[in-house]
Amino acid sequence: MTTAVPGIEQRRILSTEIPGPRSKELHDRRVHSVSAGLTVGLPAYIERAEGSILVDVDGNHLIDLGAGIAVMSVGHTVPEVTEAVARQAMHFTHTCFMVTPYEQYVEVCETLNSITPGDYEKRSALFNSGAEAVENAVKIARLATGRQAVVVVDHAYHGRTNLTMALTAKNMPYKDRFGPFAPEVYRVATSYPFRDGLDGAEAAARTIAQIETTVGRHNVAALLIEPIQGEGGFIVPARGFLAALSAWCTDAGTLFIADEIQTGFCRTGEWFATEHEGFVPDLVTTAKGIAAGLPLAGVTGPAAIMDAVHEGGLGGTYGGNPVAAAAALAAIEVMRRDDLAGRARTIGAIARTRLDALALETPSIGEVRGRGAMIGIEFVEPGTTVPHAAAVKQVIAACAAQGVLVISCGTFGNVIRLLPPLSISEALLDDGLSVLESAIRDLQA
Ligand code: PLZ
Repeated sequence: MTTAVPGIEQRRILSTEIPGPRSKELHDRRVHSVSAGLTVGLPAYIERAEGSILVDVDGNHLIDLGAGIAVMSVGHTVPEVTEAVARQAMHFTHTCFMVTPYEQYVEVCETLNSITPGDYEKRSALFNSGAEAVENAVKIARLATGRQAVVVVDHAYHGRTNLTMALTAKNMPYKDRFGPFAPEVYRVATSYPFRDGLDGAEAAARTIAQIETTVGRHNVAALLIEPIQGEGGFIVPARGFLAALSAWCTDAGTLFIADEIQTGFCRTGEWFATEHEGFVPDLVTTAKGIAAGLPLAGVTGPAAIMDAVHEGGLGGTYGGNPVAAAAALAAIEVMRRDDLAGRARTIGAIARTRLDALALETPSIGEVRGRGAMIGIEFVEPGTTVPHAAAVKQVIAACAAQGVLVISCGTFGNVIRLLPPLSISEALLDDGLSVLESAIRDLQA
């Protein structure tokens, strides 16, 4: 079998303005056919992709520094994944695992059980999206503890379904006028060193005090938290914050759910971001990078917790679909073979060296932070900590015009996040960073 998309030159090429005429035509069709409720970052319509290059319908080659929001960690159209998907599609595409099972589902669960943190007997269950995984983790935690309250933190993002909207912090655009939201969700402070100035122990003490006084320790089924906050602004908590919360959870009989949907699968330089923090979460939710773009998500945890659920209590028509499962097995094998965790650390080192230097001479950069290939640049009004969202918009537009795709995040919309495919070549990374640097320098001009 041959590669589906052969030979895309791994180089930035500008053939037209971006978006070009063909993309503009498609955008016009979109406006008349797709709900206005979906926005688009860069309206260049993609026709093909390979590695870290997206080719649009006008023939522009864009450097992808967003990887479809941390999904394409292995790179686009990697032959091993493409072939696994094609092969599986020719064998069978669906039975529903609850009706008649298949090996690929079991093998993904075995793999998740072995690579997630924690050296004990585990079980997993598979779903379609990150939000669905989070919903199910909450269901499992409530059943296993016999408690109802779920504690989440400021700047959290966990999805767009009804329960996960309640778990997500930011109103606009995720929640506005979409309520009422699910009950028994409580929000407490997080650790955001750039803005709160607290060390890990201080931030944890504040968070724990809030939980104990406003919720009550015996009521909390789960504390749900992203080890590095994604949509909320690529916020790396102060060292010790997460471990202290985990210790509190153990003491309180509460489950610590690590939402590793954005941070997982080598993105931060380890298989999972909690591994940097010296503790083991109780439940882990995964999605995004797991299956190179096919919809798949998982919940993994100790056998005693995961098996506490009554027969038939978990499921769904498509969860763990065989094609998505085949893609996951191939993608995870590529991560292992090519040491993509190591690649993530190298990408982080290269990018941080350049961006840290740039920050020193750029008063509108408040902070550069992150781990591995999950890097955020927080913009502020020069000389203050006032969020500067306009700077982010300007830099992203300037990068797009030059064929470099970068995306933003942050409760205040003032963070640029870099999430390149972990397989990106150093030449493409350098070129992408050069374009980004000059766009940032132009802010001052
Ligand atoms: N948990 C930590 O990052 C998805 C959202 C994009 P789904 N983040 C991208 C958007 O604007 O909808 C995410 C996440 C974390 C859960 C989710 C939800 O994953 O697969 O989008 O449902």
